Amino acid sequence: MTESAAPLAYFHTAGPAADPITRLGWGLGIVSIAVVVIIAVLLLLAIFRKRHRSDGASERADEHAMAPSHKNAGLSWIAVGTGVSTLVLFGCAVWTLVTLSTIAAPRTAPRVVIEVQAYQFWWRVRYLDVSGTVLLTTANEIHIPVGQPVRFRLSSGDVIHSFWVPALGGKMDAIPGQTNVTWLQGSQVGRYRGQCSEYCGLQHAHMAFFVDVDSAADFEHWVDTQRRPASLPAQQDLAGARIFMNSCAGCHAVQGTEAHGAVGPDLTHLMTRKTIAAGVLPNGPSFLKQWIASTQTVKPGSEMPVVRLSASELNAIVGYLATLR
Ligand code: HEC
Ligand SMILES: [Cu+2]
Repeated sequence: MTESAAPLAYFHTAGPAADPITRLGWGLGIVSIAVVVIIAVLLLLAIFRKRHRSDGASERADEHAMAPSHKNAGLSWIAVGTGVSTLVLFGCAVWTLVTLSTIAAPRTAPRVVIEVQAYQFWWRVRYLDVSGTVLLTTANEIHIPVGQPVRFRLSSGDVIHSFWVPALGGKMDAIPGQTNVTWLQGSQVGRYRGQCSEYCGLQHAHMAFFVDVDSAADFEHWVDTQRRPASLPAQQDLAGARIFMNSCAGCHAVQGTEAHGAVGPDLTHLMTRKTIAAGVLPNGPSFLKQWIASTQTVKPGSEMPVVRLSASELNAIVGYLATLR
């Protein structure tokens, strides 16, 4: 089972932007079930009572028995029923509003700011400093420090997508020409799956991403690694690097080289990612070969074309990609 096949966690949330939603979801669910059960029981009681009474009584007496009157307390049933429903519904509305305002903004201002641009069918991820300068660029796998709110600035490079990590927070649309701002926070170290949740085309279902909640030290180490340019290829990888520059660099960037393409994911530290193609395949030399040789079979409709390469060219390119750590 690849990680992308792991289920999205709806019931086990792990952060202050998600936990209140889970509690509200359970609460409203339980209230709704209670309402259905109570009404069903009352309805059954009423049916049962009517059958019982009509045994001996005349039809006319029966009609009168149905009408509410002060004498048989029918009116107070209506008053009690309406009163209780109003109170419960009012309580639910207040709880919903309180939840919305709790998750609207984090308690402390986020220090980590991440810009996510959605594309058919992957996510470009950029970390910004306070002045808005890009610190590093990656794709599909987002690292955040545990216990800290993180600001997300969402936009789209083509159609409307939606950014959703159920275990960490509610969803937010990524819309072309507009920046939507949200936040997430992870309270437990771990890997949480996200998913595009607005139908965006053929491979919409294969537009996953991951949020890795790291310890503070791991996060800092990760940021340091990602900010470094790619190391120069060794002698045996020079041929692969050259083929890459000719066939792939128009769409892919590798920092520190002449590859500056911006159509596809930045590959500078490709090998630090656990999956490729937005969670479609695990990462590793054999999967990279499979992806490059048969992109349109692995992910039909993907924006990456099949690039014609001989077997030795493919081996050389994958040899070079494997050095991008
Ligand atoms: C026309 C532009 C284009 C060309 C040319 C191209 N790619 Fe891509 N590539 C993309 C796009 C777009 C994606 C994202 C596809 C997706 O996940 O839906 C991608 C994804 C990838 C990925 C997965 C990255 C990740 O982190 O998920 C790898 C690896 C890759 N390409 C390698 C290559 C190699 C090697 C070549 C040259 C043989 C190449 N690409 C040529 C556009 C291109
Ligand atoms: Cu989508």
